[in-house]
Amino acid sequence: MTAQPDRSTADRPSPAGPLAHPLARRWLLASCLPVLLVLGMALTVPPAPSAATARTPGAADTAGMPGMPGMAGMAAAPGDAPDLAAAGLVAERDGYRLDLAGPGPAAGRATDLRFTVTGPDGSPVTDFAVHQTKKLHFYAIRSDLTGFQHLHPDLAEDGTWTAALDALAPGSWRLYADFVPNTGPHAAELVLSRTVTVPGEAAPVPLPAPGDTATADGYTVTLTARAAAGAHRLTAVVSRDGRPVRDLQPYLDAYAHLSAFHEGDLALAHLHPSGTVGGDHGGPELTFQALFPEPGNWRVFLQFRAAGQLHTAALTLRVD
Ligand SMILES: [Cu+2]
Repeated sequence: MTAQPDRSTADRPSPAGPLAHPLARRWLLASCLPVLLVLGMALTVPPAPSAATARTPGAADTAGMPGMPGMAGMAAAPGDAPDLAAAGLVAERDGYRLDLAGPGPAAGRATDLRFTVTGPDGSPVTDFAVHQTKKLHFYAIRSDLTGFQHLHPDLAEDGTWTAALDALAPGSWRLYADFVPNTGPHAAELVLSRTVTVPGEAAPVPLPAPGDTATADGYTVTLTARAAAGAHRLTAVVSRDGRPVRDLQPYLDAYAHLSAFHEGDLALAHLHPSGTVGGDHGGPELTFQALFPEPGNWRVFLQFRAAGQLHTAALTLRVD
């Protein structure tokens, strides 16, 4: 992985807001409430796994069919289907719905992807709570867990979001919107997602073997995790040339951002940073509250900022 222009340069690191930690608690609490499953939606973007990417088909776009209204904090046992809604694998939940508002991404060139989140009344939501300094976090991942993009789209007054996606390689991609509605029946974090197919011949990349270290731009990240599904603490240590790094800069109200995607169904894991930020002296140790909704291989992306550059380190974590 390489350094990329820091998309967050324009993002003023906000003081540690009261949302960060209560949010995680709210999310867990809300997830314990019975989940209203809304079935049978018309889909604007059908799931269309291509033969080349059939190794890792995305989960169905339909709302959480097998989702047990249960505790998201309780991970699915091996062999059980995960709660699709809790894993971010539904396009609609509690009346909120993710739709593309234009053509899907084209192959081989950057795309301004337009989409909306509509609320229970059917109209686009325009009132979002800020969490981790943003009103909406957007992810794109290909079905083989390559091509990770994490963006912060712009919201127009009419509720249309525009995400400036870099070029996507051909294949099946899952697009996720992570947000907190400011009003309505679900005032907690929601992740909705859809599958799109980028035309062209897809060449799946084998998933790298599980390991606990990743490198990016000369930095080494070592991850310590209790490799079990469910909620637990996860620690990352950042070093460079064998020495601990202590000058990480705030990024999204933390010193690192973690996101993780599950091999096969592309479930999204919720990884919330612990601690507060204060100046450009983060590291070397970073802690997160992790919730892996199911066992298996997870591709973990750790993003951190140093000397004005955003770095992304990726590794495969085996969760039993
Ligand atoms: Cu984000």
